[in-house]
Amino acid sequence: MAVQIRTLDSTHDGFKQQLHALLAFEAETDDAIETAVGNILADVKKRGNAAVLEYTNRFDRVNAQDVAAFDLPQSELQAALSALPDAQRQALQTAAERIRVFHERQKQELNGFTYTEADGTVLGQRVTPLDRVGIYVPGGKAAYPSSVLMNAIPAQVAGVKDIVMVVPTPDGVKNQMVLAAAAIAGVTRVITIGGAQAVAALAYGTETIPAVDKIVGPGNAYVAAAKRRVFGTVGIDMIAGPSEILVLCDGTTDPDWVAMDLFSQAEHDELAQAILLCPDAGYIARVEASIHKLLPAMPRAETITTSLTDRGALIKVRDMEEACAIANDIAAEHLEISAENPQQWADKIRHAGAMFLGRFSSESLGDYCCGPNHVLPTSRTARFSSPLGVYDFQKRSSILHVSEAGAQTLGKVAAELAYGEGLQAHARSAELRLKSQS
Ligand code: HSO
Ligand code: ZN
Repeated sequence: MAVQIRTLDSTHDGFKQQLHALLAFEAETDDAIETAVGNILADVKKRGNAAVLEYTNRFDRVNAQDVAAFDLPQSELQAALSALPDAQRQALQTAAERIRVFHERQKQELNGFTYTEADGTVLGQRVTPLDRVGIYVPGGKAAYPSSVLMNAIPAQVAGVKDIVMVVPTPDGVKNQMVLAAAAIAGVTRVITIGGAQAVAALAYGTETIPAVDKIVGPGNAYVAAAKRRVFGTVGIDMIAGPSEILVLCDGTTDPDWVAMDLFSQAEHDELAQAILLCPDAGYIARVEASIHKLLPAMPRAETITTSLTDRGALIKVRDMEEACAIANDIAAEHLEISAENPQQWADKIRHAGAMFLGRFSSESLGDYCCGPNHVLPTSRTARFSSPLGVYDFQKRSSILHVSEAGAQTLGKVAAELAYGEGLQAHARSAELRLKSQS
């Protein structure tokens, strides 16, 4: 199948509708999946390890006698790390170090505060890490070691003591680079289970698997459904949609570079979305020629072709100003500003998961090793949400230390409002602390 990437023009009638039809993505909700997941969750909640063992043996085609067999000793993680080819081990370590440096900086920004009022009352906010988090790592083709680093390192920097990673090993096959990444990132326990049964085990706990406080990490439709359902019992991260890249280009970058950047997200998934915005029609034609030239040599040509054909677009815009406005509307997960003076355009962007400025900042560098997190809001959710970060593994508690003098003034205010709400005990509780009790 030849790639057929659509070209759109922002000056044409109906452009806005065309664009929004292209952006529309709804994770399919499937009744059969919902029912199956509901049953698995209830079963693991009731029968604990016995259910986890049965489901894992069945779905992952393994034959363990006891869930203890799914626990990998730290020595196996270290062995996986030592056995990696030197270049691969060093690359993982460099990436991990840079991700850590970035997230350490993020942590400094997140300390609590207190302030003292004239009468001695102290008010403030204390930040504490979660005690225990679960990281879901998919098996199969989306088992990314880089995602292990991106999920586990911010948790560790936040101060989470216990990081439990679950990863299915269909047919018992372990991904050595994933285990090595877990060793580098300081994951405390790796359990080779997956699917809804792993989400259930993490959320409810079993005889031997402790319940966590939050579950993060991507997964298939079953995992996503299970995470949605356990939300409330535990925290969850966002439910990630397919990867997206939006390239905003002034026509001065080598078209091969732009074509390959579009491929880099299209190769993740048939549903991934790659879009170019450019004011120069001649340049768009050159990018299209590059796409046709470069695609046949890509090992994932089929996935790229489907993604570009079904969800990709090359869009001619009036000027870079308009490109920025459209980029804000798209609110892409990744936005590359491949232009001569990227900062002037970046200043106009309000909605994007991550912005890659200038032609040397390919998204792939950010996916692996620049330092900022690659877990980003997709499907236009960058309008209201943020990259995964240290803050996702922390929570805040308010601090209220009222002085005796403070209780006099605040007590009257509180009592007044409490009577207004018809809550006597609240009012009396405040009034008992007044020196001249009414
Ligand atoms: N681009 C993906 C992350 C990733 N890329 C992992 C390569 N490996 C997130 O949208
Ligand atoms: Zn990627």
